Amino acid sequence: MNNIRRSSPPPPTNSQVGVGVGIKSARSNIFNVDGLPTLMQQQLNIDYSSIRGKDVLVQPTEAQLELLKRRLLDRIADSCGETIYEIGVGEDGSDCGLNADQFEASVETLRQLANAIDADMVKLRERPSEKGKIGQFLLRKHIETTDFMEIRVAVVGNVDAGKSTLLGVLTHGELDNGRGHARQRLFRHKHEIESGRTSSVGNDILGFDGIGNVVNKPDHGHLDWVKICEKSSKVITFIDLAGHERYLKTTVFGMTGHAPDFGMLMIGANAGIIGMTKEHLGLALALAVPVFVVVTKIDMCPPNVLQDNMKLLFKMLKSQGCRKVPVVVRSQDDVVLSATNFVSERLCPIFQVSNVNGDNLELLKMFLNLLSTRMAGSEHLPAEFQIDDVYSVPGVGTVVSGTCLQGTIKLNDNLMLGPNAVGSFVPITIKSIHRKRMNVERVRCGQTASFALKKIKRTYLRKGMVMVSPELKPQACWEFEGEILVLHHPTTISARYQAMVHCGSIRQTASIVHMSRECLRTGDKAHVKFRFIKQPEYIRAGQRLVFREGRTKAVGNILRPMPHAAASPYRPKPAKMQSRAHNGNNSGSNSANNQQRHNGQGSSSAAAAAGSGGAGGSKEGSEEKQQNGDRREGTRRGGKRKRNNRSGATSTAAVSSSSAAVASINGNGNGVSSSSNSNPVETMSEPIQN
Ligand SMILES: Nc1nc2c(ncn2[C@@H]2O[C@H](COP(=O)(O)OP(=O)(O)OP(=O)(O)O)[C@@H](O)[C@H]2O)c(=O)[nH]1
Ligand SMILES: [Mg+2]
Repeated sequence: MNNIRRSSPPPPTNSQVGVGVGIKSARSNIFNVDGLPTLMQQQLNIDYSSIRGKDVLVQPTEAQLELLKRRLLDRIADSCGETIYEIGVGEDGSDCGLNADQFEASVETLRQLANAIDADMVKLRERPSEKGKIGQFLLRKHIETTDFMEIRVAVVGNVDAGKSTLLGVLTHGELDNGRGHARQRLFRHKHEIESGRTSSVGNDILGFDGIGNVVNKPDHGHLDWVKICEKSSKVITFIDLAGHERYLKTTVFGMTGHAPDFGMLMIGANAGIIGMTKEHLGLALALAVPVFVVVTKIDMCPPNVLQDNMKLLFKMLKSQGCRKVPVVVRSQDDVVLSATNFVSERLCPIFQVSNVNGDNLELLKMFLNLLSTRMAGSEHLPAEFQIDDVYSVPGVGTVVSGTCLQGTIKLNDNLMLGPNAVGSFVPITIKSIHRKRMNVERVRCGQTASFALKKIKRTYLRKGMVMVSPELKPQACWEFEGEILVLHHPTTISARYQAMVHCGSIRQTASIVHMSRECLRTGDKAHVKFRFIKQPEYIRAGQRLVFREGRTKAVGNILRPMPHAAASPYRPKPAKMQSRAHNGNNSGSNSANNQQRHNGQGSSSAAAAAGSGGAGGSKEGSEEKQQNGDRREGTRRGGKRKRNNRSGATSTAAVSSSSAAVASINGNGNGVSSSSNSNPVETMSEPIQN
């Protein structure tokens, strides 16, 4: 029996059998297959050698059928509900192919097995080999109508690349007119409809049934999410992000706070790699989100321009900073190959589509149908839910939405919500749960959901808060230690430097309290102690973080949350940007001048590898002004209100990342555990208002 689901794992030995294959053995706990944990325990001692031959399905014995069934269930659990089975290939990979009769008999056996384990089966591809035929089949387990597999895809790319349009076309099944018709349904705000420009984090869903058919059926242009979810075995949630540089902060939030499984980088065929394309790719690399590329507008692009832009795209993806293996997907075979190898993170499938005439959209849909969640975690751990949005719904009250990062949350569960401005958590009870607007009774790790909260004012809540199991004894931190790699900085970073920390759905300015080096330049790596400037946050060791001001600056990991740091706000005078010849004398005008002189001259190979692009980040500054009224905590001097948390000018050079360097940070981030759970939970002194 050969199962090729996700990546190309070596044939399992007896001792490996049942532990799971590919990169996500941890997934085995995520999908709820009845009796599976016991089954997996048993499998550790099971001898699978009798079902390894390529012809095992031709005429299996009862005992072999039983083993095959167990093995399939294991693989399905490992991939959270589905697996791809390859007929005609033995587990040692040699001597492939079956004659026509054997192949037919094997398909029939597999069909019986699928029925026995209550799964749908669909052929993905069939191909000839030296000794006959080989076929790949998708087996997807039936689940209750209120349940579905969930994959989140963040859609990034430069402004006007066609992101919202593609999502409109995919989810509403109607082609675009080339003048913005299809994107209208994706917009959340009036100004977006008027300008055609996405400025917020949009959401839309695409449902697939057990055999991979799209279930979206718009009714007069309106999609009923509940119906889609009821009919779907797998739901792709698209996170539509803004391409304009002005909204970069929101786009970074979409990438960090909405926990995407994959990134879809959109590029206009005629425009090529311009504007924020590299910035967004660098962000996905920094956050270790696997990326596939969709080149749009091939209907209106002359072939020579397309060819030139594809060359540049290949060059960028293969560069030192990315180290991807680009593959243009032109056929169903390519789709199956790239989808099954995609989680390796090295592979970067590229689709060339038109939203106007529909070219290659079927291939893209087939690929989306074969994606599987990357979210590791366990539904048996204490629950942890990160809040990425807060609403007030008339007649319902305050509603929070977000992602369940671990554990399971059920109706009537008691959780701790916080931290509030003083770092406290308050007990709350879950009264109702919605997944994609559908009423459900529980939500598991890796899934997004919304909760209606009773007796809590909307003003008490904010993005970045969490709801966690009381078992975790949550504590908020003013300070934490992290390891960062500076992807780009025009001059140097030193202690007291302030910038925005993005970590999960947390978005707050933090100040560097201490660094393992005196100053940091582009490409440098250091241990850094940070302190949030406004309020304490709930963070965990191992979380990825982006530390940025203007364009992306530094990425890293949280090594050690420090819940016992003093609660009194530490408000250091922020450091100005240092000149490259750092002499400790930070005269404001000098440093500004120096900074201008040094703009864009980063010398590190890490930054150089990733290239450059685009204009300066001054608009970003204005966006932060708009979005961070809460940061205005300057003192009045001479009658003027002066902001004290800006750290200098914004960068002008492009940022991108060295995945090798990012990977090395990843490696070092492990093993430092948080000591944050020793103290009892503080509860809020004031009662919550109605
Ligand atoms: N001819 C043609 N036009 C397209 C195609 N895809 C998108 N467009 C047009 O390109 C324009 C921009 O599309 P959008 O979907 O708004 O681009 P976007 O990437 O969402 O832009 P932002 O939200 O501002 O970042 C619209 O007028 C679309 O009609 C395509 O495949 N072919
Ligand atoms: Mg858009």
